Amino acid sequence: MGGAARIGRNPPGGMDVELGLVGLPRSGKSSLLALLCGGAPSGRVAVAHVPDRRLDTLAAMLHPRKVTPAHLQLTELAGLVPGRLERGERSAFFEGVRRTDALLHVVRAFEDPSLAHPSGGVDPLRDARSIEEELLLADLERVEAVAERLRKNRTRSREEERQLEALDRCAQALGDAIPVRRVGLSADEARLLTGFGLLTARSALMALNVGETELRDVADRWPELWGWAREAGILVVPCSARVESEIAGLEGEDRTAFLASYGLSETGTDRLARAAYAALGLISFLTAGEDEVRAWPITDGTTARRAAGKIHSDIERGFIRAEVAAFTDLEAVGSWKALRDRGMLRLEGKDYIVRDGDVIEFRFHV
Ligand SMILES: Nc1nc2c(ncn2[C@@H]2O[C@H](COP(=O)(O)OP(=O)(O)O)[C@@H](O)[C@H]2O)c(=O)[nH]1
Ligand SMILES: [Mg+2]
Repeated sequence: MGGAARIGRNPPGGMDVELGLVGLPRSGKSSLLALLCGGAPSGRVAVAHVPDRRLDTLAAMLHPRKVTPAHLQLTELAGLVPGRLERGERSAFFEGVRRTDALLHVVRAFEDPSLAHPSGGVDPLRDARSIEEELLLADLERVEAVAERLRKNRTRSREEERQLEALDRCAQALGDAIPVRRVGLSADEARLLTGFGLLTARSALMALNVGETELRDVADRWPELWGWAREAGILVVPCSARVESEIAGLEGEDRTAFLASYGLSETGTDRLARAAYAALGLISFLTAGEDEVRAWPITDGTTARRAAGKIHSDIERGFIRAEVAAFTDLEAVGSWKALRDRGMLRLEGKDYIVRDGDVIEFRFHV
């Protein structure tokens, strides 16, 4: 997705990031929501675990009472039929999108003669594009309105001057159907635009809900869709809600064998959850105690002290140092004690930038 800066809410410690499911009616949003949360969601909101093989390894090593994976909050937004929305419905829909941190486009690619498609035949590119166009249009309207207001203000501050420049760049891109996430804003420009809640600035990925028979050759089908998504900066994850619900009823070796029969090593929903986590710019550090083994979500670039605050504000406040080991080292050596004995534990200070897969024990005073 390029190295461009992302704009969005930066959740403070403890708060869950939220992924919004958007798509046409009957594209499979509710089905995927239920599958991602591993059960029946209560309404349109659910929590999905982010699968992490490293937690299983640590659990086998430590036999903790509890294993807690990272999670994402999911919200299903109302089905959108492009071009057929009343004014009030449109703004309600966009307000819903604005409350999320990233978007999961659910796009129907499965054929089912018994299930009418709201726009006629099945055409995933048309559907994906039409939803994105609604978002582009909403952003263009907003960017132009804000720029207009700033332009009228004769006593603009230096900051507002720079906001206006960034907004003009966005307006030009949006007019050419380029989403803000592809404008290549600097981190500073992104910061200046944070408050405007631009929809196409959010990270986006697509769950391409394919039919059972298409899961095998999904890479060769819909080449235009893949090309379009790449241009738009949208990662495509093929996933069959039908097949996933069959998998959900299986366990252990049955599940592995079933997946293998489709040429897969993991479920589509597992891949989706991990892709969404990455798209949100999240990484995990791990804690490994006798009591609990846990993955903690942080944004890439978080310092050791801020990371400590994820666990408890007391640990952040009383931070002394972090004892850190890479998960791979811990796995290789077999125990924390062995790491210590071999001098493989690193002592890091408050400004250390935590990496994905760091196993950390914080030292702090209260
Ligand atoms: N054949 C088939 N039907 C599906 C698939 N995914 C969802 N459906 C059906 O499509 C209908 C609408 O699905 P739903 O998840 O409620 O869509 P939503 O309106 O986007 O929330 C339901 O009857 C689902 O059983 C699929 O992969 N294959
Ligand atoms: Mg639904």
